[in-house]
Amino acid sequence: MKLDRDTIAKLAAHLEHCELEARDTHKITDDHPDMDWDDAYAIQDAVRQRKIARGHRIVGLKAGLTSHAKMKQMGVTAPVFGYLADYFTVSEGAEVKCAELIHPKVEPEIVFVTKAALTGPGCHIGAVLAATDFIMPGIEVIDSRYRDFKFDLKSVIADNTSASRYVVGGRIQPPSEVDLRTVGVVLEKNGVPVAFGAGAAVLGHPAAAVAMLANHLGARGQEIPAGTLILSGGITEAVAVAPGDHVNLRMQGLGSVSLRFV
Ligand code: OOG
Ligand code: MG
Repeated sequence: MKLDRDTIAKLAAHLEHCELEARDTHKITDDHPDMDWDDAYAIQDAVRQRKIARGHRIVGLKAGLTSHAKMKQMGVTAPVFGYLADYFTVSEGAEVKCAELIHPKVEPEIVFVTKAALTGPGCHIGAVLAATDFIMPGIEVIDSRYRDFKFDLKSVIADNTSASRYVVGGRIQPPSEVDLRTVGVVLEKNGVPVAFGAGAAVLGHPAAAVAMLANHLGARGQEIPAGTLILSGGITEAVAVAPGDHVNLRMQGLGSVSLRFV
């Protein structure tokens, strides 16, 4: 750790204010160029504690930057991990208020729900599939608090990996019913297909993203508990949205899920 506790608390407050007030900021590594990975996750954890202290619940976890399309779009090279708070949840077909967000984008994701705990190090795809209760389609709405969506890995980790809203829905299936590598996704905006992909875009197999998350937590003495909802990461590039847009995700054999932006 390079940052002291006061600095971590101050940066967490700053990033959370930006989130709650929908205003952007320059990236925090501009002022703290030698902060390390532990500092970045400590800031993310401090933001999480602020939410819990206000009575919010953590309702899921996420992996991000798990596909080459996303890494290329954002100019970074490694996956990152974050969490979902209760108020990020949007019901199927419901409205997302753009006024509450800075510059939202949507991305198609395969969502896992676990029925057994997953523990690292050494967690692998087989362990993830054995511990998965079901999978379903989800759309993540990301909204980096950084100006023009430009960041480096440490800044985006501190900013809870741009997490802001998500919707899950469609049809649920046990993982044995779906080939998670070849499952196809089509993301439509206002009825027009705008992004396409297959599950293998995420680290060769989306369960690998969940295994990485378990190993990441294992290195910190934590695990993925049973009953956890996990976004495994955008399969395609993220697509910008604006008020009036309708977004629909079709996932092969898993139905569809949609959102409206107002
Ligand atoms: C970081 C979050 C990426 C994903 O699924 O790749 C992410 C960002 O691109 O702002 O959630
Ligand atoms: Mg995502």
